[in-house]
Amino acid sequence: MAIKANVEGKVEASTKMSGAEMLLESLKRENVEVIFGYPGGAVLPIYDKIYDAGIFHVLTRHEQGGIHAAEGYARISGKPGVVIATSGPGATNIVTGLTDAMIDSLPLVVFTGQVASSVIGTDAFQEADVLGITMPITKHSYQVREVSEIPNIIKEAFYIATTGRPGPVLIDIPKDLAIIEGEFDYSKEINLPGYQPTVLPNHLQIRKLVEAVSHAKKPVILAGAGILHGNAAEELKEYAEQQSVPVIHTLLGLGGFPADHPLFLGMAGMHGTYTANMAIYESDLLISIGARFDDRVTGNLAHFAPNATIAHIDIDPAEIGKVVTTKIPVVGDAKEVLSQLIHQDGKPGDNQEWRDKVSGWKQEFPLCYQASSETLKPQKLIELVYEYTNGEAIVTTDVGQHQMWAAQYYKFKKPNHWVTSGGLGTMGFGLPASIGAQLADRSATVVSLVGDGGFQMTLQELSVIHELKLPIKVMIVNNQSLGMVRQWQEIFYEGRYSHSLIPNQPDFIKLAEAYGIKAFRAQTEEEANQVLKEAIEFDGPVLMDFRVTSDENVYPMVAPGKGLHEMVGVKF
Ligand SMILES: Cc1ncc(C[n+]2csc(CCOP(=O)(O)OP(=O)(O)O)c2C)c(N)n1
Repeated sequence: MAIKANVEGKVEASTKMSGAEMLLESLKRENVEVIFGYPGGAVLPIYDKIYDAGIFHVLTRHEQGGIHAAEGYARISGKPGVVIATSGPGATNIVTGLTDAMIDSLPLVVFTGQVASSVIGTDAFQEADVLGITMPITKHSYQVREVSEIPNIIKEAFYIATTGRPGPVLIDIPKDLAIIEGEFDYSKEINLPGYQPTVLPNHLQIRKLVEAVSHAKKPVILAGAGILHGNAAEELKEYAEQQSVPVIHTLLGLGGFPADHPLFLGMAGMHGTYTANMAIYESDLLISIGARFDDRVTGNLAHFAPNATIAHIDIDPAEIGKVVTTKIPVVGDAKEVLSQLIHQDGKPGDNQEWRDKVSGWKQEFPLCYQASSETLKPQKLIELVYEYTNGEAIVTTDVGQHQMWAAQYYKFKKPNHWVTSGGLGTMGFGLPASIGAQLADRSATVVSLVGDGGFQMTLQELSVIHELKLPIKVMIVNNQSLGMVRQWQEIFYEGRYSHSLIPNQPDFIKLAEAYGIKAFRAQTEEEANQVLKEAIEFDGPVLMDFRVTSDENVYPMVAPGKGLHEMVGVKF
């Protein structure tokens, strides 16, 4: 049966189809809008059906680009990103993206081609043990053994990827099973007795937390990406205001609470604000919501919130007690837990003195840097980007100094405007992620802030931006170095800059033009103003090479092994 007929007409509850047709029909049943993929031998039967299936497929120029684009799409749309890669090298090229999505809890459904069933295990051409390789970096994985299993496997994969703590699910399809026919049946109920995510919290734990808040003199909320995955930003605001509790974000949580809110204290951790880090250090009750106490957030654990009772709200029970001892564990969905907390009888604690204290810190110790209008300071650049985009852009980044400056100086006001690689810290993430983000929200202004190092890892995706005419504003924060490495070498390795300075660069303007993309360069504040004005107004993709000062460091900084209260570079 031709796939077109299946899609346009009514599909019978049980119909004969090839494995590849089943795959595409299942994706349609799951309302998939876009597939990010790259063809090859083992997935040729699938690509032959994609040819006229009427489903939007984006051919990224590298499988890593495809999976990061899918992550960007998932982060902004809230829907799972779908990826197809061929067997062997296609599959191994997505390993970084799977790890990234796993640690940052992004829902993906990833298909890999596999050699034919009859030669699995014989070191056949382009065979790789994809299930073995990806077992620890997927939430779940399948290898199809029977063609008729395909619909049910796909249905389960979407369910598992998006429920509980989201994550990537991989489906490995041997080539023969994409070709042979079987009965298509999408009507089976999902039945996974061993997988029952806890959404509703335990009432007793909720009461304990209500009690703790009413007695706390120095409470803080540490809000992570769970707020965004759980669509709980409104509830967080309502709860924080109701209980007058200051809010701190992790890197990945940014945007979950408005940065301009009087109760917001900034980002915590290695490059967090003085106020956020000191508030954690001095707090007597720390309520973590959808955050996992990454070491970049906690600093030296011996000094982490030493006087606080820790309450930990998380949908993943494995996170609770993993890093810090938790007195009040609450397993559940962030939105549900916060809604229940909002509706409890519990009077807010008497914490006015505490709020005055943290407000005082905010006034006294704002983020700061040494300004210089003759050059272009990277921090100033981010402030300008904020200004020219009215703080409304979706911002994607790579990893390094520019990522930290973006987190510090782009004051996210709303959820789902920040796409960054947090847990894995993947250079090369920003550019492809911006493609997925723009496809998820066609009307948004999407800014891709990338390092000159990270950009050179996935720049081939400029081709996709040009081909799809995506009006992404690519901004290279060009410090002619692997800036974050250079910073650590300056501070901890006596300035021995071993392989971190990269003045030998391509002409990024010509490079962009070779891809058919308009490009500008700026090296002073004045030039940056002109370039940003023109670029943001231009209705199409633009690449900007911002030559920022190359010896700038990200501050404040908590050195490795130090406690959050031992930040340096708080004031100049
Ligand atoms: C794939 C990958 N390789 C290496 C690193 C280690 N690393 C972290 S930050 C950094 C420097 C990044 O340089 P650049 O992209 O120019 O950004 P900058 O720090 O200068 O803003 C490196 C090499 C990494 N995070 N990811």
